[in-house]
Amino acid sequence: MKLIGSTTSPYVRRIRILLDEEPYEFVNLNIYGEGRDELRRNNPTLKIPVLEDGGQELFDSRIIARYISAKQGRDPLTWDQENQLTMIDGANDSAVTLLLSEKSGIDTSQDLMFYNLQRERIMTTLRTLAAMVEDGQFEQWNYPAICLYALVDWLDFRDLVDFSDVASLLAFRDSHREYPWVAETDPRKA
Ligand SMILES: N[C@@H](CCC(=O)N[C@@H](CS)C(=O)NCC(=O)O)C(=O)O
Repeated sequence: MKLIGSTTSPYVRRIRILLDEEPYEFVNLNIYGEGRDELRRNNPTLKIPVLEDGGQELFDSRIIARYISAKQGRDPLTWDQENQLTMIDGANDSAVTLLLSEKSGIDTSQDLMFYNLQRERIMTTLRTLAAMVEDGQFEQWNYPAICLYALVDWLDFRDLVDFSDVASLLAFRDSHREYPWVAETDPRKA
């Protein structure tokens, strides 16, 4: 099994944590630099993660997680967990858009419709996720909890969000720092 990704991507980190003790090769690419040709050869959508296993290629963390979970004999996600993932991905995708815009020299704090929509989506999803954390809905260390951890820690690492309204998310992150593969996959170690 081969996982193509990077050490900073929150989408790759969730898969690395889910893979746990599975033996696999990790290909760490700089997808915006010298690793881009390899990315082009492996995924026409030009995104990471990509998983290869016995001739089967898989794009997108959601599909990769389904594949790994099935191999590990885990139960499929419930519809409510699927909704949690959609919220986590909604916030994560908007935050990636903000980061790439900033890297392109755009001031995303401007009062522009596109950036207002991204910031609004990030905060509405984070507020809902924070309420779910407070309600005990992320107490089990399962795939949605792993994805939430990777999102919150990455938003903090990239300094993309003011957490004062959603402090329970940082408390959730802080209480899971000792879980398996969390420290090893810290993006700050990249
Ligand atoms: N829906 C995808 C999103 C993956 C994604 O956006 N990955 C980022 C890295 S954090 C990426 O490859 N971005 C490249 C780009 O947007 O050009 C998944 O869940 O795998």
